[in-house]
Amino acid sequence: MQNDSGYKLPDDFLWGSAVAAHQLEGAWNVDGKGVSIADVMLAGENHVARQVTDTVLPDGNYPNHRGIDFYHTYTQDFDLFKELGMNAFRTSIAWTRIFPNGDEDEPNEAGLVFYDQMIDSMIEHGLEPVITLSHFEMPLHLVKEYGGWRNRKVIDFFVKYAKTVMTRYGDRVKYWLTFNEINNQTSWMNPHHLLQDSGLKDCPEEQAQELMYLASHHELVASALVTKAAHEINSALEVGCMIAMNPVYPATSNPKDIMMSQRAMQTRYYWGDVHALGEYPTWLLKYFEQKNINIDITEADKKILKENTVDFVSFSYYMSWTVSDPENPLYEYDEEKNHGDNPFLAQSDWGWQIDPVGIRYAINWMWDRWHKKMIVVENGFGAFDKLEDGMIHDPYRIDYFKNHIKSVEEAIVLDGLPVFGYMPWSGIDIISASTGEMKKRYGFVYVDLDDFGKGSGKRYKKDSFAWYQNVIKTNGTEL
Ligand code: BGP
Repeated sequence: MQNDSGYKLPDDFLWGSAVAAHQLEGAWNVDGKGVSIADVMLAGENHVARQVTDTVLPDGNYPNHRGIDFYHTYTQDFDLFKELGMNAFRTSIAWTRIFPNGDEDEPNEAGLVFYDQMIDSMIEHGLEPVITLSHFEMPLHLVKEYGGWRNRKVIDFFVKYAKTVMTRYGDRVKYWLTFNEINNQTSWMNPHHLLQDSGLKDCPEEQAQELMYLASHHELVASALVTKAAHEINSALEVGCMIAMNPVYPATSNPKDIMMSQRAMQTRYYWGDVHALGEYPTWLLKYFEQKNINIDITEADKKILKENTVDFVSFSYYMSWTVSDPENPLYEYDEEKNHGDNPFLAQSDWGWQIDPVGIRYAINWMWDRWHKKMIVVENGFGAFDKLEDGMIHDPYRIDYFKNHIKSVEEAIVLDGLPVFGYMPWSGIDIISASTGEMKKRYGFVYVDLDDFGKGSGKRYKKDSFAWYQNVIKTNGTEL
């Protein structure tokens, strides 16, 4: 067979798709839900960052308020996923449905009931739930009153929220992810990331880097405490970190570029080191000293981190990057400044470089460093799709997936590495996280809504739907 990859994957391999609550649920203020960071972000567009408002404006254009109305449509959407043949589904719990302000004593029962029903429905549809606890949306109240993750108190609020949901759903949900793309904060000059990932608002530029490391430290301690709690609640639960994986290649064979790319990888992935190895890397502790960065890593913190490493590493992969900065004697990496185009790679309409080999490279790199089993929880192609006569022809998406899945299979079969699932972003079209657009589409299912929420909301199967259906049916043998 022409499309036969020739690779045989394990029978229990998880084939799914992945989304995040704030990008599709809508229903932003119903059943007692509080306001989250995502609820105060206006739409941006390609190369125009999303603006953050302080409170909800009456007529603001907040795409996350409506999402694709998944809050009310998930049963029908799961019917489509079942037809596709998926056996797993990743979504997040909106913290603000459970603790609307983040610091209440008691959880909001209506929010808990909503996820009870959604998780039951997933299981009825044959979908193994993979749940993210925090996907870019902490309660706005915690940002305003406590300063977000820069405040150690937020650790307790998060652990309480996590324990509440893991206790409630632990009989049905085995796989838990703590913080989505925790390392996206490396772009510490990018206020969008700082706010979404760590709730750092009003962050003076000269303090941004120190606050980023401080907030990250609190998240890392919280993540370890949640891992500990999960194992105490039910020893069968497994907790993973979630890393945004972009291999950073040297632009040339100039040793200075090689050194820079190594430092870029060390900088971007130290969060993985702490999660998987239980300690900060030596170079970074030295860097803190040199830069006078004081984040108060206590002896108790060190013990918690060391004793509660993650059970697995989950990661997103969209593209690789290329770095060159031979005039930077300290090799300080700044992802906003140091990147260049890779002449060997094509780009998406949003300038994301398409590099299927990079995902195999990344899986090998992570295994060599962290020695934890892995799962791909995001990979996909954002594109303009056209609905014509009820059909969407998306050969570019099929092409992207074909090459990336093949590369994941090579990592599993040829390199022998433990990757236990593949969950492309986003199964169904949803709101883009970085731009707030609807027109940047990732799904196998098209949703008839535009950037302003206009349209029928009707779902249509794209050509990639039948293609992915066959991939799953043949367990990745036919691509
Ligand atoms: C990741 C996020 C997702 C998602 C995806 C695609 O960074 O974890 O939430 O949206 O990227 O990005 P975008 O929606 O900006 O195209």
